[in-house]
Amino acid sequence: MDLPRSELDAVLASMGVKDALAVGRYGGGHINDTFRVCAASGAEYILQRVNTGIFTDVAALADNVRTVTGHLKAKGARTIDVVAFEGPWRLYRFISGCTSYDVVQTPAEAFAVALAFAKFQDELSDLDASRLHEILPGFHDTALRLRHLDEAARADVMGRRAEVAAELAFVDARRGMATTISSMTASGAIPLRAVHNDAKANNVLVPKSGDGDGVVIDLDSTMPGSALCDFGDMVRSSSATAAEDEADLAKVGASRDLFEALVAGYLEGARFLTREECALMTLAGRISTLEVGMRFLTDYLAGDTYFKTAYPGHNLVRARNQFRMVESLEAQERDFAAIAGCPAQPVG
Ligand code: ADP
Ligand code: GN1
Ligand code: MG
Repeated sequence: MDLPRSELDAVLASMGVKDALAVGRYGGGHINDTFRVCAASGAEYILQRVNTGIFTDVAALADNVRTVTGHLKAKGARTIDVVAFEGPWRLYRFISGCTSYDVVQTPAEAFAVALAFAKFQDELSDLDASRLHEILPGFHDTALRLRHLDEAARADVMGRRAEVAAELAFVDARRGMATTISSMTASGAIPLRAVHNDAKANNVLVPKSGDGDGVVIDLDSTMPGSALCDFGDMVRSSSATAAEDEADLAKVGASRDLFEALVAGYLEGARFLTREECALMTLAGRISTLEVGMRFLTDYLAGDTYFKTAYPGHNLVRARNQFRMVESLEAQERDFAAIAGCPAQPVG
């Protein structure tokens, strides 16, 4: 249901914007309600209502965003400009002259996305990660994600379990590999860093002029985690030949050219990576893609309560799409490992 303009105007006025001309829904995020605001003064803003069902502690969330943007600004990096936080609402200055990709089309675009996230991680590498609240506990804990899927399948509140038997079997066959990176992060074998945790292509605003780096946005899940979860999500979102909700699975897969450009862009900026991290780059892509597929499947089983959906069955389409993408990454494991300069990881 859409919010009445009067409510949006009242929120804007309380944040100091009393001359809003146009306020319209904006962007393709799955979580928050986002509006673009054009004011009579010529100023433009992004107004967002945070999804408090997911982000239950909005004060801690605002604190994290301020810590991250403050750190980036102090280093001269371009980032979100916060105007105000007020309960679940927040106002950012609109970052203009940029574009973002729901589907990355060219290697140059993939390179730009990966370089932006790598530089973001690099700029944050001297931020004490413990200053950030763990805003979404267990966000990339794949064992926990598997448990959530199992619980949703067991409860089967929508009576959809039989319909997704093949998808559940797909996940079952990959349980071993799924938890590798999260358990290595928990044991300290892979370093905990301040990372983005939602490194999908459309969370980077790339200057249309081609000058300067992409600006990383959507800082809501920036918190301690593994750099590999970010790289994995880049592979998931930015090497894909189709949107994550493309229903025609014949169109879905990982592109070798896009993957190659992603690796080049990421390694150009992420010079801090350890040898152990580099060795797991291909596995990270498969795990992140499986994890998001599992989350879509869990949400489908649980009645579509987490991700915004546009039609019945949307989450199932997304899950099947992500699992097709996992198969494509598995089929190209040896080739992609050679590109990334890491050992090929066992498939299955
Ligand atoms: P969600 O968590 O729902 O994905 P985002 O923070 O990613 O929310 O915002 C949704 C979309 O709004 C983004 O994909 C982007 O297109 C746009 N957006 C967000 N912040 C800004 C900004 N400061 N300037 C310009 N566009 C923005
Ligand atoms: C959500 O917020 P958005 O649309 O950028 C989700 C990510 C998923 C992604 C899948 C807080 O990202 O974890 O990978 O959808 N964000 C949250 O597209 O759950
Ligand atoms: Mg987003």
